Amino acid sequence: MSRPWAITTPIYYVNGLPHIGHTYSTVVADTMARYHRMAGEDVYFQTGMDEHGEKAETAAAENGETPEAYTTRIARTWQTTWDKLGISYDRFIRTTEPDHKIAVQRLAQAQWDAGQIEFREYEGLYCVGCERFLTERDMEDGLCKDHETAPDPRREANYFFKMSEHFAWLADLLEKQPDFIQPARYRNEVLAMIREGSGLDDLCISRPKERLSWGIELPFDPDYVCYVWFDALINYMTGCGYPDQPGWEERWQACEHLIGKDILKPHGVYWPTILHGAGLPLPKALHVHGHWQIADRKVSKSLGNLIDPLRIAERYGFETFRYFMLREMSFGLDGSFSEAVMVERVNAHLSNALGNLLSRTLNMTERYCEGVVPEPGEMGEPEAAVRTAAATAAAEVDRHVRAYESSQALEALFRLVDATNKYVDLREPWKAVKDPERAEEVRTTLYTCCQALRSIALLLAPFVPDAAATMLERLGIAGLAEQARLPADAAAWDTLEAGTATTKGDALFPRLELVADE
Ligand code: ME8
Repeated sequence: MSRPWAITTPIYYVNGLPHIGHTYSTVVADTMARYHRMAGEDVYFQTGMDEHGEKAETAAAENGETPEAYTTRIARTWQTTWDKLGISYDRFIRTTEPDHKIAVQRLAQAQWDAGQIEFREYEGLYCVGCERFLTERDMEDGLCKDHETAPDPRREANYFFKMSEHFAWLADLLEKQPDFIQPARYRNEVLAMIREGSGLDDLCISRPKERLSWGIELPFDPDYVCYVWFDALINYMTGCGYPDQPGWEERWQACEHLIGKDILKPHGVYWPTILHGAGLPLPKALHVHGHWQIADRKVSKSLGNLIDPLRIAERYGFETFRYFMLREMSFGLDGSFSEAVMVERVNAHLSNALGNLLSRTLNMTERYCEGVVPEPGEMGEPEAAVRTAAATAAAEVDRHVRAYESSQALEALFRLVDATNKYVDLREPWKAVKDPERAEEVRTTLYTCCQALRSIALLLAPFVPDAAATMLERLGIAGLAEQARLPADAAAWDTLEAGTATTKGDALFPRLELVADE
């Protein structure tokens, strides 16, 4: 049996539509999932919808629909979007599904049985945007920092998970297992959140049905539903098969969560303590990315500055957008989105550097070698250098992808593209071909280029799968990405068979033009 590996995106709220932020998380997870599959691991990739809570109930009412009809309609739109964009998820989970209800009730019961839950009066400031009570630190000038709206003062009797009892345990865990939250800056933020005096306390995990009926009923009190975050976080375990699927723990403990920094507190504090309180094992790690901004403001529903992935895909092609997001955002830090910068980067990297290498290699193979991979002669030092560059790229891409550093992984990959372009410039096969005595050198050069392009295409496959598949097809090795093992197969050399037919084809990445907004 191959090693289990699982990745989850946040489950997105049903009261909005996918924008660049959601698309980024989903694309990073998709890239990771594709890479780990190509590395021969037993991958499970989950995304989905967070469908309960006040936000969903209000949005349904505003649309004149029942919550069931509304959430089903919106969930379908999201799933269709991911399908159109070729996201390779294994499960699109909805928190209204029956197996999730079982998981939530079982976990809540486990906490109740362990004496972790208490009934109390509570008064606080609630942000419906965040679906949680805010602390001083979450606010600025009386407004929620994330949503820039005033929270509601609320007072009601509710069930509380004695979360604060677990802070010392969590601090200790983060000392012993510093990689549990990555990058390190977010681990440090979580440590600051649970420090004494930081204002974080026990967690309210219920809502009275008289105020909110759209949720999962608490198993120990039918007058209450689960608080939406408590319900939502458990989706990750539902997907891994908790509580009844045999062997769920194995997948669960290999599970990595990918989130944006806006939901660090629920994932970094609530979630591990909830699990600990219920006596359940923890997932493997939490990976936290920064936010996309436009003109220095976070892209978000409440601020209204969204980028629709389908519209961008229509204008520029999805793989170029995908490439840009993965390359431009340094994982963990914020990134700035602009169509103009995207067009510039895509033209420089994909159309010029990579597109050019592919088209001149295949053009010359057609013209000088009858359109087949030529039989190479003796390899010299320049050829050996390209081979070494491929092995280095394969090792570096592997290291960076496993650390979620897609930007550095792509940089490493493009060092191989650049090295190969330099190699062609050095060998100048267009000149060598004029001298019959250099015929073998021409064949060796083009063989080396085809071989390097094979490595490049395999390493690119998790990032831009369609373009990589086209590259392999043109090299006469269609479908290789489905059989190859990364990183070893991308470093392997002398694997192309002389005589294999290649195809020139059109420009793989036609130059993009900036489209003006109407
Ligand atoms: O918070 N830049 O759902 P949500 C990058 N349902 N990523 C962004 C982003 C931006 N500007 N804006 C959003 C929820 N995201 C809960 C999650 S999980 C158990 C429950 C991405 O629809 C990022 O992944 O508000 C962020 O964490 C997520 O969308 C929030 O999506």
